[in-house]
Amino acid sequence: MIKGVIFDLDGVLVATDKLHYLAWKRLAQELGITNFTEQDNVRQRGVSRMASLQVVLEKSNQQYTEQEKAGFAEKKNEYYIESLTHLTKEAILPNAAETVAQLREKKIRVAVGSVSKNAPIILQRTGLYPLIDEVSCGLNITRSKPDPQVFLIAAEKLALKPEECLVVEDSAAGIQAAKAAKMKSLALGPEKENPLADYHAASLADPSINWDMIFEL
Ligand code: B16
Ligand code: MG
Repeated sequence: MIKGVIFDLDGVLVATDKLHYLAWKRLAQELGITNFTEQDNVRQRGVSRMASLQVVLEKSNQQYTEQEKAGFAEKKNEYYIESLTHLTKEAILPNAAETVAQLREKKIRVAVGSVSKNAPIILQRTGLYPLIDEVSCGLNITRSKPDPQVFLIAAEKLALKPEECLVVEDSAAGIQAAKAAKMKSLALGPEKENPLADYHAASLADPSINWDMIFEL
């Protein structure tokens, strides 16, 4: 029986994916990479900052040291954090806050499971923090999705067993991570047809999501 829901952040609760894209694009241009596109950015969803940098550097024929790469990732993060200063509740995706509130009314425990180290800032700036019971994020983990660590820590914080949790995700890496954690998953957006997921919908505003059926109430 599902007693808790673990929401991915970027692309599920908030629209920060575009801000990640713009920050990576700015870095790419500085490195002389002019053909970094939104299509490339889709592959950066849900994966770590360093794995995301690799997607950018695939477009370069230059070789960089690990130290240089760490510097590039740091620079992108500065650009991203700069853009987060303008973040408000307008960035919350349609029906996301309402869904979280409704689940809590049903006594379902709610967590965020995000590999982003910026998750606390995002939750604060959008005003979502008080709606969430627990946060498991990039600051708590040593391994990124598709590793299940971020979701297992979220379950532990919620004091629930993995099989009592449902993960809501918009990335292939996140859905794989949910499976590896032995949790059920609801796939949204670009991954809405992902066959590894148990439930599928366009977004949290999709009226076809049958929460009562999911919770077997
Ligand atoms: P940061 P999620 C992920 O967030 C993003 O989807 C991914 O594009 C990003 O590389 C990753 O966070 C790390 O973020 O650089 O802010 O620590 O989808 O797991 O909420
Ligand atoms: Mg995501």
